[in-house]
Amino acid sequence: MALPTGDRCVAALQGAQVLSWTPAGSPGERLYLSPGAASDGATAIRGGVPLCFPQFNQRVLGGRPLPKHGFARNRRWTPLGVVAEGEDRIAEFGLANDEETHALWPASFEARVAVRLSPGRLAIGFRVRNTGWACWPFALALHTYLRVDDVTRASLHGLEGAAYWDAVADLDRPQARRFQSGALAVEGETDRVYAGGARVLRLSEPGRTLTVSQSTTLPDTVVWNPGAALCARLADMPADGWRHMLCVEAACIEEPVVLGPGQEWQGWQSFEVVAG
Ligand code: TA6
Repeated sequence: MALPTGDRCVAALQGAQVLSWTPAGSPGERLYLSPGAASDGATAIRGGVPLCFPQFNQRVLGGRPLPKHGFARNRRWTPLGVVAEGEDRIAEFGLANDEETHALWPASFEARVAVRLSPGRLAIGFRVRNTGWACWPFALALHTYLRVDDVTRASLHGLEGAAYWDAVADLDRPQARRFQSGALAVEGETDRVYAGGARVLRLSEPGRTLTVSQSTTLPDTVVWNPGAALCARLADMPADGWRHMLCVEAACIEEPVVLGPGQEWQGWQSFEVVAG
């Protein structure tokens, strides 16, 4: 999808996953897509904006464990068309329960992803409706891989003072909390869940800055970088892949959402180029 201004984004039907975003007139690609990413139509694609739904990581919601990060990123979504709204373009994708999802998860649902491309801005909206007769819980993460030139020279602002769970240092202590002091800088493997409310974040690196926002319905922010050692063990990442990415994820995972029959829920994450 492209705008007359030259802004461009690309999405795959698998997972309704945005793979590339190049805003016009600013230096280069803003999303990281691993050159080793799977392209078989079913294996999770490493990069872009994978959707983790209806489970985050291996956090079981009750009932049976689902595949890691749920199944939405592995499924082919239905393209629902592209519409113009002013100078924006919006592409929509749909996914509903079927035999395959029911084999993993009993819920009846209808989900939509809307990718809105505007000059200098990209927004990804997710909405889901309970089309069945029972209540069910779900978790969601927009697991965005932002591209950076060199993550060791980048800093993420806006989480100062926030409490987080450190999934590397405190893996066996899920109740442990640390507090963010200053801007976040990546110094090795980083895997953190910041709870406590949606924030506006700023990813700065020499020569460019991006603002990252999320809806209040997504009160958690996950920040992930595998670091060199874990990256070397990821078959779908090149050895130096960790250096060129930082996942900044908008999520609701600490307190899963419970959706009653007929109820609908929505959440979004957006990215905006900071001029200058
Ligand atoms: O969001 C962070 C995380 O849950 C990490 O723990 C790490 O496993 C990452 O996601 C990637 O998961 P994946 O299944 O895509 O390799």
